[in-house]
Amino acid sequence: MHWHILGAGAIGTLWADLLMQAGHSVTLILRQANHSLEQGIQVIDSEKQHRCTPITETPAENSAPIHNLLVTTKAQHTLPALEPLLPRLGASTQVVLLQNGMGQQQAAADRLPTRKLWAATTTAGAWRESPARLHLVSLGQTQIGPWHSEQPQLPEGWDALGIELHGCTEIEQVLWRKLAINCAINPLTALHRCRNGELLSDPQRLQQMQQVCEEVEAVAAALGMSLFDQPLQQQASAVAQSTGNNLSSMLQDIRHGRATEIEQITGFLCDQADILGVDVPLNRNLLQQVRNLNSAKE
Ligand code: KPL
Repeated sequence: MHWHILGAGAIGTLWADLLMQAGHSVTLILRQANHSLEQGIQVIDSEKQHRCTPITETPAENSAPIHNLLVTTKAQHTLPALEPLLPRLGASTQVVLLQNGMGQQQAAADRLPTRKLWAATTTAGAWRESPARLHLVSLGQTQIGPWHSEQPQLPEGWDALGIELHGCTEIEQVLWRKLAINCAINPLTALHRCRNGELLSDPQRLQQMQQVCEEVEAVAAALGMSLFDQPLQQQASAVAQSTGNNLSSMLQDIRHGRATEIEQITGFLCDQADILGVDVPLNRNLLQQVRNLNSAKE
């Protein structure tokens, strides 16, 4: 099968490699042609190196049909990046959204009401040394599920990807769990400029994390959703501990002067809280503080 990938960051590049290893061909959709990719992408992990050779293109100048589309852009870029591609999607095109945050899946579903759409979340970790050199940290676990219930659990061609891939019937609930963890860790690490594990070693940060978690749980409860078997604070602490040395994606965005995904993480939570009439004062405060950081960069 032929896959187009929209969003050639670390996760998009990793999936290009995974799909190619599984026998698919891949086109990375880039804003600008990048000649360094013509020789292929080098993927480096602790044991081996291998190459794959995606074809590059710029969407504006190309009208070739897209049969299978994987979207790995930053959450806030989903609709602007997808919009110019809509005329290229056919009635049977498969679309997979593999991103952080929430809100963009529903927005994409509204723009693609009759398309086969999946949402996915992953704990895979990778970083790009350059557009053509990717370092694989971990393949992690990936959960995927259909946005419309009548579709199969996995997109066609994904059963042979060499990763731990779980098909789920309740993908929205899975996305909520990831969102809850991201609400607990990302804004606090971004504002305190600390590593994930440093949230746990400081009593004031830990107390903030506790309050964020209680507010998130109140929103989930108002939705009738159970998040984890244990309190969110315990679950989020376990993630902060196991990723203790890492910089959260939000802190990395701040450090690189990029816009963060705060609107699709804490912003989404606060919107849901508004609709449900739940008080989330600390999350609202963190949302505003991270927005201020973002606008200071612009
Ligand atoms: O997903 C993450 C991120 O950095 O975006 C973790 C490491 C789980 C922190 O929320």
